[in-house]
Amino acid sequence: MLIAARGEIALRIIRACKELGIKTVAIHSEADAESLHVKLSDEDVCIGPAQPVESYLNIPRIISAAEITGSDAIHPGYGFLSESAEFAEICKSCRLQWIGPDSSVMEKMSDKAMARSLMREAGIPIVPGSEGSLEDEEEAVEVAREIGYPVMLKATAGGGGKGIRIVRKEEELRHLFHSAGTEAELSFGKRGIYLEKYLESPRHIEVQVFGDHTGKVISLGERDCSIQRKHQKLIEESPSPAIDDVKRREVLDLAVKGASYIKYGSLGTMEFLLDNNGDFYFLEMNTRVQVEHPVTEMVTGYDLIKEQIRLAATGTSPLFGKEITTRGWAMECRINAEDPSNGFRPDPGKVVFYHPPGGPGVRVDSHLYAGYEVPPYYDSLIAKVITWGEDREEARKRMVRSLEEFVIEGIKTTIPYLLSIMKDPDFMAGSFDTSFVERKGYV
Ligand code: MV4
Repeated sequence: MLIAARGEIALRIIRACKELGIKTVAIHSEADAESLHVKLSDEDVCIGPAQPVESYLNIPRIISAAEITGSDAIHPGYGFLSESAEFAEICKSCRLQWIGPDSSVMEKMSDKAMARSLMREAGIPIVPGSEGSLEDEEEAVEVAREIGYPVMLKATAGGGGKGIRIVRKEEELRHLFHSAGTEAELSFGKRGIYLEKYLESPRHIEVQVFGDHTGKVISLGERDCSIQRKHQKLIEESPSPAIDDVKRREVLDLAVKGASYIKYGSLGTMEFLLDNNGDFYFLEMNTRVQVEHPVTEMVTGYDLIKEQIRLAATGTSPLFGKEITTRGWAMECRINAEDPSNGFRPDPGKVVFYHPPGGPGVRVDSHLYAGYEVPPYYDSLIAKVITWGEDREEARKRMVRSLEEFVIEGIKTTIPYLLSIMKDPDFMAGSFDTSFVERKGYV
């Protein structure tokens, strides 16, 4: 299996392959020659210079690496080409087993306006808004009048917060409609914009789903990802402290119903917003494994990447025959090589000393090691600490202990920042929504 990813997720996939007896091929840029995923794979191919367009985003070079190594399958991880239907289609045409959903399903769900329409057809509640993408600013004005301000403009090819604008009154709409369209054109090559009623301070709750491509879909619990900074998730946890078992059943069933309607296959995540009235609304679907998947692994006890690979190899997984139950509480902190006392500017460089935390209920997913040079070219995520406890307080206490134990010298990291959130009274009480970071000044 060729892993078309880098960093901690590439390592994660290699670990799953080793346990399945699958040989691995790592691809890397020149800047990643000393990266841990290259050291732990069975084979490795340097596919180009540091710039992603010359390496991790370069489909011909990745396919060539698969050809010369005689790879049978490709795992895209997350980021880069992991949601590229084109890449999935090319892998299929080159008889490389894609570890992920069918390209046709990826295509549909990558257009966020189409995803909304499909989920509405499936009977899943969506945020009131436009039917598909907006023709022009006049339609935007008309739809906004119907649903009332504030509204949110979103790029159909966007997702994860890119290309969105909050519009609080009609006078702003025309200008923001054009600026959002231009940003979408520049960022995604597509101007498409759709419009939704802006829900004030919702909670961001997502459901891990696993489908077998025939319409059979199971859910593996929910994750609360409301603690975000500039649309980057910082802390995720499962279960969500915001819902009880009745609401949990409701959102898990919505996710299964929606994923089943599109005959989803492989791992996927259905994102919902929970508003102040306690209503769920479908937001978007991620057709890849997510950074925060370990939170679900800790409360279910299953290795999701191994099950995803088993499904791709055999067409099924033992999970489909099981009653999925969860136990205890799990929390994840994403650690970035950024300087929180200097506007979170990236702080790449050599890791001079590295000592990860351990002990009961602690997992560290990281590609760091003493002497490793964190490159400046890629996402600043360098480690994830995931803790498990019988209840939320034990998971939180273990996270505080772990972050305090974690030693990374040579570069600045967001560990102190994450510790301050972990010790925040509202966070400790589980009472937070997506406005937490802004409202409490963790900016
Ligand atoms: C929203 C929303 C409220 N109303 N959509 C979209 C991308 C994802 N990262 C979060 N998104 C949101 N979409 C409607 N109609 C609130 C969020 C949202 C959010 C928005 C602004 C700042 C931080 C946020 C954190 C989580 C969710």
